[in-house]
Amino acid sequence: MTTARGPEVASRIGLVLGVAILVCFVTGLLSHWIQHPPQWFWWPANPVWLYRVTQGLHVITGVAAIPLLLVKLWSVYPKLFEKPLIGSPVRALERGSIAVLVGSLVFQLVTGLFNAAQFYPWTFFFTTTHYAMAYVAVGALLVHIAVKLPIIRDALTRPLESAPVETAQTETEAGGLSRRTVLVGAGIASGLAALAVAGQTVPYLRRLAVLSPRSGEGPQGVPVNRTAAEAGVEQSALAPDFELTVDIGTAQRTFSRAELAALPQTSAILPIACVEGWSASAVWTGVVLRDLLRTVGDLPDGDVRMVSLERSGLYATTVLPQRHVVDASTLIALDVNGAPLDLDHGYPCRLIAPNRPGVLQTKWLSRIEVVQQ
Ligand SMILES: Nc1nc2c(c(=O)[nH]1)N[C@H]1C(S)=C(S)[C@@H](COP(=O)(O)O)O[C@H]1N2
Ligand SMILES: [Mo]
Repeated sequence: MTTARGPEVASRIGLVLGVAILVCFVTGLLSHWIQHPPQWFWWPANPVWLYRVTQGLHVITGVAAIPLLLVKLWSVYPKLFEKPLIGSPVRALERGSIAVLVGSLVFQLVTGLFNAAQFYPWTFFFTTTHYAMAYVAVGALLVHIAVKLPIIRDALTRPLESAPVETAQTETEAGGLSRRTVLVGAGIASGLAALAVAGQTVPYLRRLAVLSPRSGEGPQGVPVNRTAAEAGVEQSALAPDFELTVDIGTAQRTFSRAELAALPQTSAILPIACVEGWSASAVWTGVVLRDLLRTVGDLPDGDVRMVSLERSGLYATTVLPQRHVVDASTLIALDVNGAPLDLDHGYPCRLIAPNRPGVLQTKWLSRIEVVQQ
C-alpha cells in the first residue's frame, strides 16, 4: 500500500479544497441572487467590474477544485471501500453522508464545467439543479467536517511526513511518492487547471486559456454567446422599419435607430461578464437609459423591463432594477468599440448596464417598459 495516502494528505488537500468550495459557493449564490433577486437582496451598480470578478472566481475555483477533489479521493480511497461497507447505524450514517458529499461535489463540478463549455448532455435545467445541489454539497461538507474534526485537527497539527506507526512511511515504501510530492503535484495540477480557464476573463492570461471556449474571438473584439441567427432575429433586426418602443406607463414613444442616434451619445467602458466565466471589456456608445426615459416623460421610480426582438426563450426579456436604471453608465448602446453594433452583438440596439451578468444584457431590443408595481 502506498502510504502517502492518509489523513496528513487528506486533511491538507481538504483544507484547500474546502476554501475553493466556499468561494465557489458564495460567488455562485451571488450570481443566482442577481439573476433571481429575493426581496432583501441588494446588488450595486458600482464598481462596474465586481460581477466580472465574482463570476470569474466562481468558474476558476470550481475548475481548480476538480484536481483537488481527485487527489482528495485518492488520499482516502482504500477507506471508501473498507468492510463492512455499511455496518452499524452510526457507520451507515457516516458513509451515507460521504456518498452524498462525493456525489453532489462531482455533480456540481462536472455540470459546471460542461455548462462553461456550453455542452449539455442532460435533460434537466442546468441553473436550478446546479443551484439546489450547491446546498446539498455544502450541507454534506459541513457534516463531514464536523464528523472528521478530531482527525483533521490531529493531522493538521502533526508534521506532514510524520506517520502513525501502523502506516510506517518511507519514500520507497510509498513507491517514491512522498506526501509532499503528492501535495505539490495536486497544487500544480489545480493551478494549471485554474490558469487554463482564467484566461477567458483575466486579459493578460488570454493566451493560456486553452480550456476556455470563448476567450476573445468574436466580431469587434467581443465574444458572442448567441448569434442573431441562433436567436432567430436576423430579419426583424435588419428590418428598415425597426422601431424601439419606450413605455413609461404614463406615456409611450417609438424611436427609429436614426432617432436614437440623433439623441446625445455617451460612451462607457463596461464588461460583458458571462455567467459561464468569460468576460470582455469594450467601449459602448449610445443613449443613457435614464435620459432616454426622460425624453418620454418623468423618470419613473420602478424597475424597467427589456424586451428583445427574440420572440421566446430565456433571454427574450429581463428586468433591470431601479438602481441600474438610474445609473449614468447604463446605456442603450448603438455602437461598440467605435463602430455600429454587429448584428450578433445586438444591432440595432442593446442594453449594457454596469455590474450585471452578461445574460441580463439584452440584445436586439424592441421594447423598454416600466414594470408596473
Ligand atoms: N436577446 C438576447 N440577449 C442576450 C442573449 C441572448 O441569447 N438573447 N445572450 C446573453 C448572454 S448569455 C450574454 S453573455 C451576452 C453576450 O453578449 P455578446 O454576444 O454581445 O457578447 O448577451 C446576452 N444578451
Ligand atoms: Mo452569457
